[in-house]
Amino acid sequence: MKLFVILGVFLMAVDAYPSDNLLLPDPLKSAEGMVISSSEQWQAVRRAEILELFRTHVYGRTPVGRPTDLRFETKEITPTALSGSATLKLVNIRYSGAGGEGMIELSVFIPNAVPKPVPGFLLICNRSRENIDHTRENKSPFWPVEWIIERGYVAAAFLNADVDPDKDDGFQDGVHGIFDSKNVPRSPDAWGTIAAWAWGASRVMDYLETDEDVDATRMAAIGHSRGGKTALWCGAEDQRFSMAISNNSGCTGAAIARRKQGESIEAINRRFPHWFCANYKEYNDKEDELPVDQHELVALMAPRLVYVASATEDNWADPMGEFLACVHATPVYSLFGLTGLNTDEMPKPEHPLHDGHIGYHLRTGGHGLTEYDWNCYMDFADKHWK
Ligand code: GTR
Repeated sequence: MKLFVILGVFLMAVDAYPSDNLLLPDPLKSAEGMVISSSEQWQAVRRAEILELFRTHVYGRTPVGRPTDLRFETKEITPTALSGSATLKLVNIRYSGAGGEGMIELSVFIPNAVPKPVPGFLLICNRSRENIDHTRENKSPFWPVEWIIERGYVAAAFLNADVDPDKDDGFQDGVHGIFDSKNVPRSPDAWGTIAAWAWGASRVMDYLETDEDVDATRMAAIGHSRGGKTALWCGAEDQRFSMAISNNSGCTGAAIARRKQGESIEAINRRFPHWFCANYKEYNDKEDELPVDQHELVALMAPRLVYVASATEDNWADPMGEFLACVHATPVYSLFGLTGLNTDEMPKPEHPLHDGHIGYHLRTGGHGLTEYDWNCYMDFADKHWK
């Protein structure tokens, strides 16, 4: 909501949020001060600048793309999974580097009753393996496969720990151990664990592009919390994903850092020193000095689809900060002639915003990925993909 305030002879538009009197980095002004006024300028100049800033100061630089020996081993195909409604494919994605070998175990359910290729959702699972149980003995709302299949979408998932275990071990294990050079000191912009997980999602995309049952041009990367931070960074780095979904991603996910609400940069770096690059620690308690803020991460998805979801009791993730990132990413969508968010008023709980290319909802309850959230994501996909 804009309030118009008459100040002397000036008419000023002031954002009427209690704590949105923030000076945010302007996504539409280049490093050299050029005003970005077209989608061409955004794509040619500004997008790359912002991406580089996030690499240098926040998530770190990923030293390797698709490994030359990347290979996909289909372990199992079950054409009659879920009582015949889906085909299940279990694929081992293998790669190696100077420091050894790695493998991602991917599960992909494809609905049988839907014309191929089928769009869908790749869950970056940051919880235990039971949450993405392909035998379906354990059924978790974290990955409601039956429901996703019923709604006609691909349900794919992998475990983040396959790519890099979530621990502060000096970057010895996982893909850091495989690909980082042992002979030179680690640089302050070397990739952290969130970037490693995002890299893993891109290797899954490498596979999905080869699967003729899957529409790889309409795949969403989805994650919860640290997985949501990963989904957004993955969508920024890998433009093959046509949607990124951030569920309760909070600090260094969708939430604006400069609001200093909920988890701070200092708190996240202290508790999870391995998630981001070493440079990010320079911004502990210095949010205002960061050359980017998280609305620009959301904006890196433009003109593709992006969805941010918050929960009313999840103050640690700063729901208002997550919403405002969408509001402040919207001008970048406008460059493409698209609506980002179609309002700048925080919606009430259970009143999702699905009309624009940026989706948002606020769910009643705490930190978590629930069936309500999934339903919203599929409603949004129905609206924009079908
Ligand atoms: C919390 C962390 C958050 C969020 C969350 C999660 O402890 O402070 O940034 O990532 O973990 O991933 O569940």
